[in-house]
Amino acid sequence: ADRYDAPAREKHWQKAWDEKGLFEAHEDAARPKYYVLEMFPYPSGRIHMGHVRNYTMGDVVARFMRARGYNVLHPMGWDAFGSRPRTPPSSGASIPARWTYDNIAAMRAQLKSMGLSLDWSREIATCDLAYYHQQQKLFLDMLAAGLVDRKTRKVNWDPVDNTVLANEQVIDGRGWRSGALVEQREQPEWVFKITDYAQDLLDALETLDRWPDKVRLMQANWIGRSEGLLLKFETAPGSAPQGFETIEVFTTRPDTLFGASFVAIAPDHALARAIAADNADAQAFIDECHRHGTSAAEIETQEKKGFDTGVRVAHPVIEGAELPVYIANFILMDYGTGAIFGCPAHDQRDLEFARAYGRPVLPVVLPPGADPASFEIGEEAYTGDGTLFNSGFLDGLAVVDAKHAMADRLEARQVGGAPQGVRKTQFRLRDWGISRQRYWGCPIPMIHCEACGLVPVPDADLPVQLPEDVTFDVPGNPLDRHPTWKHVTCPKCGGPAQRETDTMDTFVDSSWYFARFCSPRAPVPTDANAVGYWLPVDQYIGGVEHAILHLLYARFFTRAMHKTGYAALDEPFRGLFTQGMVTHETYKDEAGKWLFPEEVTSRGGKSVHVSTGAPVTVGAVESMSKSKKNVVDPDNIISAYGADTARWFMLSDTPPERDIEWTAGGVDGAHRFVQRVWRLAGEAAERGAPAGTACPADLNADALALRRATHKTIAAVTGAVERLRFNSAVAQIYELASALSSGLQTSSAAEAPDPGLEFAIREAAQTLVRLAAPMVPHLAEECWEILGNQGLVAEQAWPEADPALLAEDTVTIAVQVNGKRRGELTIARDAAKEDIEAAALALDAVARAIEGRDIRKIVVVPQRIVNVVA
Ligand code: ANZ
Ligand code: ZN
Repeated sequence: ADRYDAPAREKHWQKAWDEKGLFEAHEDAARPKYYVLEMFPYPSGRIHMGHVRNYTMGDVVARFMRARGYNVLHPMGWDAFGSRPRTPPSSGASIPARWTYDNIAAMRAQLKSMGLSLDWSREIATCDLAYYHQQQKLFLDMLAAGLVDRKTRKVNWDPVDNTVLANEQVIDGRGWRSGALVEQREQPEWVFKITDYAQDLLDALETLDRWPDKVRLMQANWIGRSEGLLLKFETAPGSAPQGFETIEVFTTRPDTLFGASFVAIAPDHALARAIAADNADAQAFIDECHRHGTSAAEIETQEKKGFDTGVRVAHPVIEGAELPVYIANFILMDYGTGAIFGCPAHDQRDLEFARAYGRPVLPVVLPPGADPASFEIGEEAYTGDGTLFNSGFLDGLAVVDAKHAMADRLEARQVGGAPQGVRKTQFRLRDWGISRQRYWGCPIPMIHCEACGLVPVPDADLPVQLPEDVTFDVPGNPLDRHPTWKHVTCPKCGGPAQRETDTMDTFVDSSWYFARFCSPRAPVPTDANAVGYWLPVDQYIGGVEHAILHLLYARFFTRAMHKTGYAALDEPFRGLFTQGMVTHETYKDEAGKWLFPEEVTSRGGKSVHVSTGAPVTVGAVESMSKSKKNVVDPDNIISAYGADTARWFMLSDTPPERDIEWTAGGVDGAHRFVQRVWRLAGEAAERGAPAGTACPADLNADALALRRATHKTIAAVTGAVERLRFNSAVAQIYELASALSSGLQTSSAAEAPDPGLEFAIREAAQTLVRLAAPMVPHLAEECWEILGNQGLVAEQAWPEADPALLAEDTVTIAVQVNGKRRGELTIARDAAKEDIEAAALALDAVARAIEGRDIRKIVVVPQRIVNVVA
């Protein structure tokens, strides 16, 4: 054959790997382990190009680490609970289960066609009874360990659909489906006490040095630690209802107290309720506030509105001054104390409010260089640093010092027998509410008994299984209206009782699956030995959209598993990589309707509709989405070109963290390379020395050059894959292919065969195949066979570069920190600046010398010296 029939041969090689069980992982204390994991998919029906990119990257790492002698765990499963199918089949028992398992079967077949080195024997779906059984066990152990709580929470209630709505489902105060006016309701729910770990989750971010900085920053912001002051304002006698002698606020800016011009409380603040009890206007204002969503984003952006309660408070440090108290729509009930003092000059929300309600705006922080006589606040509050003025005993102090001076003063003052101020660290992080009123989730194993209260389901009665005979014809929770499921006898008193009908948030399912993969069939949540051996995950790869919640919950769960004895570590993911998205051009026809890429072709340099020839408008390159139809089905690519072409494309050219644009031209290029490697292997098999031939003692310049190119490529590809620079590994492999190609030409043009060059050709071809194997594994097996080798490439060790052949191509550079020599570095002579920087920072001695300080800059004098300024 003169062409490689990839689709056909790929099946053959997949079978060969399967038959040898090569990717089944077994604990082996004698070998170093490596656990690589990609975020598991939701079984929506078909895999998309984003999956192809994500899983290809993980597979390269898995195959590379396996070749380097690690005992690799690379599992796959399904995040299978969650939203119901958009178009459910019209009838039948247990619709979601059937739909989900059908999708899993289809997607499993698709993933298998990609040739991923996965251990399928460990496959799990979170909707498997065996999985959620163990999740219920974890829940009960967490409950016993004090990590579960029951709290009431405000929810958006749709009185027509009888269901809780997420904030996004409330549009202009109405339910998105029913259009009914949404009510705010208090509803009890189960929560995990993630806030117990707020400080720890924040502190430990510093140890995650193989995580992207941006993800660590996003987590830190989400946890949101604020240092401030709890401060009590005394209400003017007779102005407030009984029991409200003080109003406590939380402030991070006690320095601005001399600029305070009002106090504001949340609509659900106890004082607001007390006032509304006999004030219809106040009640009407509170009701109006409730008609808007409860999301922080909505509260931030809506117009600032307030209701003057008539209550007055004494200014804590200005003798005789009083401030009015408003109920205001921008104060959140569940942060701080649900009350604030407003300083309009230095807070934008307060400024907007003050302008609307005619409150004074007195600046108290003077920006550096500003003139105190003329400094004024216009449309924007001044939130920067500066020196205090208009502020009595604080005048002249810098903001930081003024915060302390005011805090000290208020801590020393007494109000009703207690200090007026108390320093307080506050977190934005809330406890994790896990109750969902949905059928398709893990049942919460609790029982409500009128006599005994909340009773855990006894271990022996687990699992609490989802019933299959449920209906979805009316809104609400099918578990709740099932005729028998929730009716049980109380395990404590034997009386009639009811099951909890809430199920767990699907984020619970994905918070420990990586641990379950270590011992997927264990009759307990985790097997201590297996988890002790495999965890943490060494390299986790997935989308940045999970940078906050999923990763934070998984970090919390690992701590919870630690506390309940299921794991002996706190941080589940040592390395994290977030890959970019897959994008594609968008197309519209003359009527403005979206078109699929395969409906568009190019004729005479113009884009037209394939069948009608009508003109097509080519739109922006955007991330692939069904709604804009700019999607390419991986199946079509794999059946036309083979999986290796798709894999190679995904790794080429674009750095892995960036968005990659899928183009037909790029696919052709990738496929040409696959064919080229295959032809080169054939030629090398003919022209190269037989396998196992020793290297002749004397090599001519051509042979030596090819050998050098080979070994240089080994070093470069190894380094690139270690650092997940797949695109630079690909570029190096292209170069080696060119070097091999010219070696073959020289050889065929020579009058007499040269044993040295023949050896170099054999070596280059074998090496090319082994280096490319993690990326295009099927092609590598095919070429390995063509080259006359025994066994499979997947069983070969990773090639080692011969230092003697690298010598000329590497240089040793001194590495300094702040001008002081700390070590040296041997690196390719033509290494890129960023590679030199990365290698320098990776030196232990350098890390020690920097010791937590920020790196200000790195000066690289190529081939000579690196200086890190910290
Ligand atoms: C007075 C003040 C003056 C404030 C000033 C800021 C600037 P972070 O950093 O996010 O913790 N605040 C406190 N509780 C609130 C609530 N429940 N709803 C809305 N806002 C609330 O923010 C702390 C600041 O947010 C606090 O400091 C408080 O306003 C406001 F020039 O107090 B500040
Ligand atoms: Zn009971």
